[in-house]
Amino acid sequence: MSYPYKKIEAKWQKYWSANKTFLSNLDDIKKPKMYLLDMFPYPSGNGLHVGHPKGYCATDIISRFKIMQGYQVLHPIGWDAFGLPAEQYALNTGNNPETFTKTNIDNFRKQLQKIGFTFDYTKEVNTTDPNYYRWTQWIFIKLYQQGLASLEDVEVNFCPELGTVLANEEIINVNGKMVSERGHFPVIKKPMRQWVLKITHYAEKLLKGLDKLYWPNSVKELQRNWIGKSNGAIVNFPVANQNEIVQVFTSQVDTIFGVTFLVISPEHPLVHHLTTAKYYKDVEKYILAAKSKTNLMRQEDSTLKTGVFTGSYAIHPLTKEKLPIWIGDYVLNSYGTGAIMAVPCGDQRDFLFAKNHKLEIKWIFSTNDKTKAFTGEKSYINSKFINSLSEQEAKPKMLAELTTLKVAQPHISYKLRDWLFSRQRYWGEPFPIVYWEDNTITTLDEKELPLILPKIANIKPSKDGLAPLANAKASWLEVVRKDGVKGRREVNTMPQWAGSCWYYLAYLLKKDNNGYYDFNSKEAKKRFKHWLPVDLYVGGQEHAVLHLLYARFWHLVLYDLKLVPVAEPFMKLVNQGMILGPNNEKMSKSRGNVINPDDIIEKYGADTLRVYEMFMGPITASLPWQENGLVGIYKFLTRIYRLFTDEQYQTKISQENNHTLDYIYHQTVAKVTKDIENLDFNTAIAQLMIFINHCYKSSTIYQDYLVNFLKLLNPFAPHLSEELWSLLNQKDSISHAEWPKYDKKFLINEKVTIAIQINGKTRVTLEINNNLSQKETLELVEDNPRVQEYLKKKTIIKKICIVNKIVNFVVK
Ligand code: ANZ
Repeated sequence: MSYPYKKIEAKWQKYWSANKTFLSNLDDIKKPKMYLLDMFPYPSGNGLHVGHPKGYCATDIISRFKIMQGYQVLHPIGWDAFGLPAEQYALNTGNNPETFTKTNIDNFRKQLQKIGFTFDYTKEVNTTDPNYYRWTQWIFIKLYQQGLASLEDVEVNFCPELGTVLANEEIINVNGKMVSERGHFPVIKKPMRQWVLKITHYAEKLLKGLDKLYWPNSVKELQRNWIGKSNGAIVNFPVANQNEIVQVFTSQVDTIFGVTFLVISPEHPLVHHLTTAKYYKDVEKYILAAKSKTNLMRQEDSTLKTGVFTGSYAIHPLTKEKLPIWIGDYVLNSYGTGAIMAVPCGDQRDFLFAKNHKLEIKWIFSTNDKTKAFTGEKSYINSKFINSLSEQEAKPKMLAELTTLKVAQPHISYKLRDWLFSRQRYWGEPFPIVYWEDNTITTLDEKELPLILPKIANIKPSKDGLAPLANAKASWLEVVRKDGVKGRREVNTMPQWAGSCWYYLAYLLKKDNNGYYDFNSKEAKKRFKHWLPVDLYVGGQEHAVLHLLYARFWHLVLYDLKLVPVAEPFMKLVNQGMILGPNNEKMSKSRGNVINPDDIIEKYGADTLRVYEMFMGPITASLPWQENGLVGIYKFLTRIYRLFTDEQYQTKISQENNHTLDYIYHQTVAKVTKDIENLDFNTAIAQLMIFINHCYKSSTIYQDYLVNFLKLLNPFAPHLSEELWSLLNQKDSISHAEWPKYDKKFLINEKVTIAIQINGKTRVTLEINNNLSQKETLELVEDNPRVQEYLKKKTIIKKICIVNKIVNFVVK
């Protein structure tokens, strides 16, 4: 069994492109709008694998469905084309990343076109296009003007051997020390002047905004945890014999009577103040060792809780006891105040630390198990005025007491950190920033944008460990102000996240001639007003936190600047599941289980690929690739093709409805419509299969039903449905045909009760199958013994049959 998919698919792809079938008119505000967004791909040198199209198929089905329902649909695609792999490839081969990024994009586009998506390629965006990143730079300037971008000394992971800063993903843990993934060279934390975006200013808005979104709960929960709001207090512990105070953040003020020591982070600003001469050497050694650990390594439950004593003591604000102050790397400098009050009986890390360093443990919870910190419902002991209280009562009571004594104040901490925005890379957006000799810093004037990334011969980090752009020619690097003051451009570049923060807005700014409308133009306002927010955003769960949080942050800032009309960019989010290799493992080059869609299209066609990926299971499930499933779909599509084209079936097709398929037809329209709306594509396809089975079994098939079946098939298998549509002499593209409607009356019940009348008088009622044809109904009725009784010795003059309702015999 086969069908000529190659010919069909090439023909219709050419047709759609020549007839601009899927061009979106962004300025049409008469039709209802539907903005369908896919997470745009990084155009890697390896091309697509079958996992990529899964999400795109989902949005494509909705796109075709909504176009047929009369919507103006925007379903765009673009390229997230800055980034590390291109830079590394360029470093290895000596090429400029721009050239092969272009080649990769062309390859990706060609691959996507072969799958027959409705992407409007005239709206393509590319983050590395200067016309695009001009606006990335412009938004950066807006952030800067709002005080949301600033230069700070930030600890970065620096690899002296490679002379470069490394991202966390480029570091691995060998024997408790950070080393570079490439080459296994030692990596240390080093403070560097970096651009930081103050996403923490938006922590509360980012948290609140989540409540309104139709996102998977798991993703919302990941974002909430990432933001990590914690209600607690800052408590002051004066240092004995010194005019210093150690401030700690605690979310458990009620445990204050259990405090037996304090721990500060190795990076805490008071470390040197507090360290006495006797302990100086130990402390220095400890601080150095902490530099080669990541925060993750420091926080691992399993690791030994290491630390050193400073030689200083703090005074307990209530009991006035002396508490030793220790340094421990399980306390992070970046959270709360970078210092804690240790309650070993209530916190397992403090418990382990106390055991390890033979420090006191004071029990303030009634428990028999003293082998670990207490967890469970708290019943206080040794806690004076809160002893008889519940935790809910104790916390506010203790906080009030400490606040009255002026030793504490309520405080909310967020786990969310400000966003480190500088990269020591070449292949990214240059910052629109100049450092002047007179020590001032300015952003470029809007008119000077875009600041184009210069072509440079050597994209390695400069000799003094600066970013590659430090190797650029003086004509790019150096600038002179009108008053003669010299300046130098920023040599760091922006991270890959920058371009992907606003690309869904860029699609809306696209002009017909490939340029972009000004972000703050009238045209932009109008389009943003009509098209935002995105109605459906489909992409991988791996972007659940960072990309979605960063994009929401930028969007909120733009919203506060009244540049966009809604606070949240993506109303509905769906994470498509992964397509695993046939061996049930994640597809990857190193595992050798990658399947290339080009091979599948060659062997079975794009429609088979599309329908198979959607039939594998629910869109959100991760499932293994199975060749036999693919063959099954190929057979199904072949069966459809034969039904429409084999001569033996043509005699079955009738212009008249004999009603045999009424029920299954209307049920199919209803189910496919509902399932597409709910993104239940696998069950929609199953229903299409049921319908085709009925057609094969039925002696006649009403042609209108077949025509409408093609419309239902079209979102899933667009090439085949176009071909069969044209074979039935239908005009225009099926893509612009109207989505079929179903009639509820055919769906009500499988059984109906009909009245049998003799000369207009009801004599018998019968329960029969719903939607039987007139012929079938009459046969059943005439066979019924009670009806036969009435008709005995009578001559039937006329039989009137109204399907599902009445049969009337006019007799003499
Ligand atoms: C006393 C205490 C007693 C604490 C107890 C916990 C349990 P959440 O709730 O997640 O916000 N902490 C504070 N700052 C820290 C830092 N920079 N690095 C590591 N740990 C830090 O966590 C807050 C709790 O984590 C705080 O409450 C503090 O320990 C610790 F039975 O204070 B707690």
